[in-house]
Amino acid sequence: MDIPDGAAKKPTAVPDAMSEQEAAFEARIAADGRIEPQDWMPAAYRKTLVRQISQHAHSEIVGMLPEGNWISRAPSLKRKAILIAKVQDEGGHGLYLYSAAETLGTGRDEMLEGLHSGKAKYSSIFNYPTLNWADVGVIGWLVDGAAIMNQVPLCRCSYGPYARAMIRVCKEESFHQRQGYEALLVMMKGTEEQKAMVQDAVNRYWWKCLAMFGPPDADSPHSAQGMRWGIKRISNDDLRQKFIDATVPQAKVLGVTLPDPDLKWNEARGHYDYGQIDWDEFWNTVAGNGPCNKERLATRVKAHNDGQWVRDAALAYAHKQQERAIKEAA
Ligand code: BYC
Repeated sequence: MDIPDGAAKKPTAVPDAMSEQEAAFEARIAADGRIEPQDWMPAAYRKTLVRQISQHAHSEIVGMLPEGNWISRAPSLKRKAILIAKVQDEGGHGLYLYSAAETLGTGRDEMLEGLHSGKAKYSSIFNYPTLNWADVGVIGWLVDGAAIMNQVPLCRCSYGPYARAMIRVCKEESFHQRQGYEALLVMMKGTEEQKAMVQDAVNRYWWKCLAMFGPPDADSPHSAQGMRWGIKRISNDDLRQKFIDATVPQAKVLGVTLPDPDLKWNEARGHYDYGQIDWDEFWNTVAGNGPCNKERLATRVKAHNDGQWVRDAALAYAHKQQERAIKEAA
């Protein structure tokens, strides 16, 4: 059928209105402004945020498990109290992040479904076992240390609720990092056996912490767009390098050796050179084949199911309150 010239060229109202919204979005991103939940945003921007926030929230929640194992075995009341507070903080971080995802239209039930079915990702580091008490200190020093390095730039993320959640998270992670480092300092002043425990924990965690920053920039499918949208501010490799540069002097003060024979200062680059991360192991763990993947997921699903009665009771209470408020208003 022939379409008359005029009709074919006539623009429809919808694409024009959309491009205006898109232009406003792009202008705000270019001006380094914040996007808020009520603002129009491209579907791909929303999807990327939900993907990253989901990975982040689940990391906080699953990340409670390896340290949680040590609450009943902490060596003193002081260490136990610190560890309970820290693990509780991680749960809180997960909740801020689930709330940030809710502002994008993705509900908590949907996200938890993704986690419990094994579809959603979380940081590969939490699929390794915590074998001795020094592991708890090393998680604070290195795992929380890497998380801070990654999360400080996220405080400037272009999406308002994610950026604001990160401000409080970073303050709490700072305490987590210091308590871990302090616990290790104490052990390094102890017996030869205690010192060996710290070194063993550092040996097992070092490379896995470097992988927390994600794959190399060249193999990172989401980095370029994430950076263009101002979601990510510093690339995976640059953050990894910043973490290594900051950690080497801390290791010296502590008196431990970082397990990398290639780790040396490069005067020309003004950074430490470092060896090869085992990316095959990383991708294998991300795919669900780490030493603790299945155990972590099963523990997490059980904890969720065990808590069902609390959620049911809270829901019933909220309904009762609502009914009372309606009666009073009538
Ligand atoms: N582990 O293109 P890329 C904490 C995935 S918990 C597993 O670079 P992006 C704590 C990535 O998701 C807080 N998967 O992606 C808690 C993507 O998969 P999909 C930890 C990883 O998003 C308790 C694919 O690989 N911090 O502090 O641009 C106790 C390609 O990657 C990992 C966060 O979660 C990984 N390590 O950048 C103690 C930070 N890395 O979606 C401490 C928040 C990458 O294509 N997240 N993948 O299937 C981020 O900053 C970014 O998502 C990443 C990755 C830098 C991790």
